[in-house]
Amino acid sequence: MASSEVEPAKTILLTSVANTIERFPLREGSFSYGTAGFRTLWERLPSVVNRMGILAALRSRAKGGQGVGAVVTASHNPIFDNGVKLVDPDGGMLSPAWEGYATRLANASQYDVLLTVSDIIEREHIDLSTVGKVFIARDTRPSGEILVDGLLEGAKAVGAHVEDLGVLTTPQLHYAVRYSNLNSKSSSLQGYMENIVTAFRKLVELNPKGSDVKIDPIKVDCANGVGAIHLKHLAEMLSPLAEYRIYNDGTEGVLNEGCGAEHVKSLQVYPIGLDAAPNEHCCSLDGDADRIMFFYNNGETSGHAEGDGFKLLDGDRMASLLAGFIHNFVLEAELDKELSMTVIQTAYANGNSTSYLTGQLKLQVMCTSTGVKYLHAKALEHDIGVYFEANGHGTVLFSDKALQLILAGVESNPDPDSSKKARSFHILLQLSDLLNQAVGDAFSDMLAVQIALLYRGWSYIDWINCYSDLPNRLAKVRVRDRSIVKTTDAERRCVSPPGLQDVIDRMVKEVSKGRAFVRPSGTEDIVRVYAEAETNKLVDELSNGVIAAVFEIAGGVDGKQTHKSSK
Ligand code: NG1
Ligand code: ZN
Repeated sequence: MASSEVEPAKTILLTSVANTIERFPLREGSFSYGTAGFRTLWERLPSVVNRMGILAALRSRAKGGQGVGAVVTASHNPIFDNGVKLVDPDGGMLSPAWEGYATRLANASQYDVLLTVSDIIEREHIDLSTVGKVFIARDTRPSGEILVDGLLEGAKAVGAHVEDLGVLTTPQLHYAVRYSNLNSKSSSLQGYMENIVTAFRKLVELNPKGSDVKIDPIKVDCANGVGAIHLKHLAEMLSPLAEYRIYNDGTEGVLNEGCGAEHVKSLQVYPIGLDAAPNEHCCSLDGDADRIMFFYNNGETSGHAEGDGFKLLDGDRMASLLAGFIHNFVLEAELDKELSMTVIQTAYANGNSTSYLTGQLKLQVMCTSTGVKYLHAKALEHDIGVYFEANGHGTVLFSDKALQLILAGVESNPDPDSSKKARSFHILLQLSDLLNQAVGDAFSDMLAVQIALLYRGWSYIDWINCYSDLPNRLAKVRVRDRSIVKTTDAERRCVSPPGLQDVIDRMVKEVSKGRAFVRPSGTEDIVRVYAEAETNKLVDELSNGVIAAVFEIAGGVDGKQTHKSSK
């Protein structure tokens, strides 16, 4: 665009921005774009969501008009919360540099919005002759529809072409954005469904035991969320090969109330309405279906009625199952010398899962800060990056180099039955299709786990027997100012307030298999305290000791345990 045309174009754009933000006035500030975007009571959000529409369109124009996503969801939060998160053109989380713009825009006065938009255009050298493209989706929250209106208006005000994809799971939106820019797969919802269904079917056919196999039916708690809508469709497509019995489908219960992945993980109890007979395979999705937890009833009574016999298989278990499973085919395809494979965890990964991955499976393990964006970024540095948070977010990424080698292997060995090596190439190719390459996805993770168990001939009991979790405790402590708590070494060590880490070190040293750390939450105004140790008694002592130290040294106001997992 000629420079003389730039100013009029910018003036038109700023006028259009001024008009839209006037319709969605900022009532109060103090928003921060965290690991989950913005998330709070929905009534606080209309101005924020409208401004995120503006930012999404700017991001798209800054990326030469590539598609960008915006999803309205508050995941596992209560029904009256909502949130908004932007998706970059590769289908991943918004680039950290732009998170700063998001926070600035969300808190800006009407006038400062115009200054900020103008500043973004300058700094990011946005060519105002490009046309932006924004994909929008939302979960099932009643407030979603109202909020999407503001999002849509904001994006249109900045000249973006907007495609409202309606009610989708968060991973479906990430997928749509990624493949709208890659053109290698159909980015439509139908394309997403057909992709995973085809990969799952082919993986069943490639199963060395033959395709005439029985896949264990699975009971799926959908948290009364968006997962139910799309799982019904997926289940129809996969019937009668696999059977999904859907619970908490939203027709009666309330979103995330007494159900969902967060509920079963933190309370270690069954979701409401799902009756798990001994050893039946069950799982729980969260409200936007980007997380999954597996569980079963081992038939034992514990005296704790709600959680009698309850056994949880969390993100650490998925990491160990899928990493071991995939690594086996990497070895059989003789790709281990050429491809780097790494498992990425956070400090919340149970110590025994890490020992199992490194000791038994001989895999490289790395630790990053909490939050999917950090794990995803680290996974991208490797040819095969297996990443999972203990709470069930995660997937397996395959680099371009890995995909090229796998494809070349398939092309030179078109018959999977010709050798074990040939079959491995075919299996790896299908796994790379099944596992969502944009973001962790409850559906593709569920299907991948089913495939891994099928190939191994394992039940959940065999899976859980790989290792036993160290007893652990997770607590939250509200402090006067959580910004004083600063960490290093992937959040495993505390560098501020002074003296806190020394006290933690002294306590940890006293305890067999002890480990503890303290970090400020990125999503709540609290500090989280994690502890694990060899026995329940030791972990209680350690956890209580560290909580007391946080109260004393970091100015604790109140605290409570949020998660307890005992032997
Ligand atoms: P914070 O609040 O920063 O601990 C929580 C989860 C993360 C992740 C984000 C949402 C724990 C201990 N933390 O983060 O794993 O799910 O929410 O992106 O579960
Ligand atoms: Zn979620």
